[in-house]
Amino acid sequence: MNIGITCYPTFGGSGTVATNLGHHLAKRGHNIHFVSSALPYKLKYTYNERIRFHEVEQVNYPLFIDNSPYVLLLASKMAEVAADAKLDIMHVHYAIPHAVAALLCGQMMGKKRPKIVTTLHGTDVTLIGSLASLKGMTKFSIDNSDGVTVVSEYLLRKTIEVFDPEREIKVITNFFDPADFNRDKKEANLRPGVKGEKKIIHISNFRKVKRIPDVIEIFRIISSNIPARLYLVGEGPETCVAREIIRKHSLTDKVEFLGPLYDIAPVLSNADLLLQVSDHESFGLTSLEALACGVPVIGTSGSGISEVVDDGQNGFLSTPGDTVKMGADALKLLSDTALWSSFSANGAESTIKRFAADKIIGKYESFYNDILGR
Ligand code: GMT
Repeated sequence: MNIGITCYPTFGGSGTVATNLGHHLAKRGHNIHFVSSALPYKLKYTYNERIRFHEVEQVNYPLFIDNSPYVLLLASKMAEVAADAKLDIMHVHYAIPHAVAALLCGQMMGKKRPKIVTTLHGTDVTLIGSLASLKGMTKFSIDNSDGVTVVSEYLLRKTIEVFDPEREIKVITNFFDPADFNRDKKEANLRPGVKGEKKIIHISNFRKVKRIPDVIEIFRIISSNIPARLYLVGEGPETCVAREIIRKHSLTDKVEFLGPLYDIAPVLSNADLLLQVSDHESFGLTSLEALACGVPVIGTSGSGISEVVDDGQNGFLSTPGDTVKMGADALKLLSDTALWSSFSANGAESTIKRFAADKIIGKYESFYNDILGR
C-alpha cells in the first residue's frame, strides 16, 4: 500500500507512535510518505527506499505573521503528495488540525482521494478537542474520516462521552519494538551518585496534566527514607515549577534534569522505578516502554495507564494526587529485592505478550484493508 502519515514532528507520544508505525509498515513492504511541518524527531533520515519525508513549507507574508494558514498549506501538501505517490491511505495522528487538513485534501481531490484514517491520541479528545471553540470541528473530523482509531479503551469511552460520534471507532493500542526496549539495553549509564542510590525516573512534556509537583513529592518521600536520585527527562511549562519545589525541599543535589532525549531506552533500562502519576493518560506510552525495560511503574488509576500497568503485578496504581500511598508503594518496591525482581520480570513478560509491535502493526494493516474494501 501507499500510505501517507501526518503527525506533530516534535517530542511527544503521538509523533513517536506515528513515526514508529511508519518504520514498521515500511519494513512490511509498504511505501510511506510522511507529511509534516518538520522532520519528525523519530524519523531516521538515512536513505530508505520505502520512506519519504515531505515538508510543509511556510509562507512568509506580512499578513500571515500572526495567522499562519498552516491547515491550508498542510492540506495542499497532502493533496500534492497523495496525487504523485498515489496514496491509498492518508493516516493522520492527532485530530486537530491534521484530520481537518486531510478532509480538506480529500475534498480537493474528489474521487481520486485517498481514504482518511484518523488516530486520536488523548489530549486531542480530553483537552484540546473538548474546548468549546474546537469541539464541533473535532467531532466533524471524527464523523467524516473513513476510519477512526483510538489508542485505548479509556480513550474510546472518553471519545464517545465527549463527541457522541456517528461512527464506529476501533481501539488499536500503542506498541513498542522489543529490539529497542528490553532489559538488556544497558549501554548508557545514568551518572551514579552515592553508591547504592535507587534511580527514579520521570519522562514527560512537563505539562500540568503530568502532576509534576506530585512527582517531586513522591521522590521527597522516597529519598528521605532510602538513598535515591531523581532523573527528569523532557521539558515543558512545569519545568520551572519543578525547579522551585526541588529548591524549596533542598533536593537540588539529588535531582538531575536531563532535558528532552531522542532515545529514552538506555536511561530507562538503567532506572529502578518510573513515576507516571498524571491526572489522566490516554495510554501512557512511557509506562509501556519502562515495563518493557523491566522497570516497575508507580502510576495513576482511572485512565489508560491501568490498561498498561497491572496493579500489584508490575507496578502500583493509585488515585491521582494520593502521593502518600504512592510514596509508600515506591518504598515497598525499592526496599524488597525479591518483590522488585518479580515486578521487573512480570513487566517485561506482560508487555511483550500484549504490546510488541508484531502484534499491533498487523491490526493497522487489516484496518486499512477493511477501509479500502480489500
Ligand atoms: O502526553 C502528552 O501530552 C503528549 C501526547 C501526544 O499527543 O503526543 O500524548 C498522548 O498520546 C500518547 C501516544 O498515544 C499517549 O501515550 C499519551 O498517554 C497521551 N497523553 C495524554 O493522554 C495526556
